[in-house]
Amino acid sequence: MDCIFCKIIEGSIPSKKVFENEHVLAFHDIQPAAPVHILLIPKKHIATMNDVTDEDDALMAELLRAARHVANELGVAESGYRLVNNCNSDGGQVVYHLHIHLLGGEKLKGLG
Ligand code: IU
Repeated sequence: MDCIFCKIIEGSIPSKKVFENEHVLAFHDIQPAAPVHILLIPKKHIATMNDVTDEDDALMAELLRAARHVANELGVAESGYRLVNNCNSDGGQVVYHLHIHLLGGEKLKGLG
């Protein structure tokens, strides 16, 4: 599987992990766009948000649970943070393994 995030999951490419369980991994983005920039990924290879199925409902809930946990652990829960998924080309997706960005640690610019 020629997927960089699958290689991070299997450990052949190192990452700065902040959370891991059976189904989810969270690690620091190598090019942080904010003081706190974490990527949350399912261990199952899912290319994009479009490829999530009803069978992945529990997995998606786990991803969001992990996001809440990581936000607490990194001390940004109270000040606030943003969760982002970039889907496909217009969404700015570069790595085709589903991931949620958790951004925080500063006042983030508005989306509009
Ligand atoms: P995107 O949503 O697909 O555009 O985001 C991909 C992110 O993955 C981006 O913020 C990269 O900096 C990050 N990243 C990484 O953390 N480690 C890597 O080895 C690679 C990309 I390639």
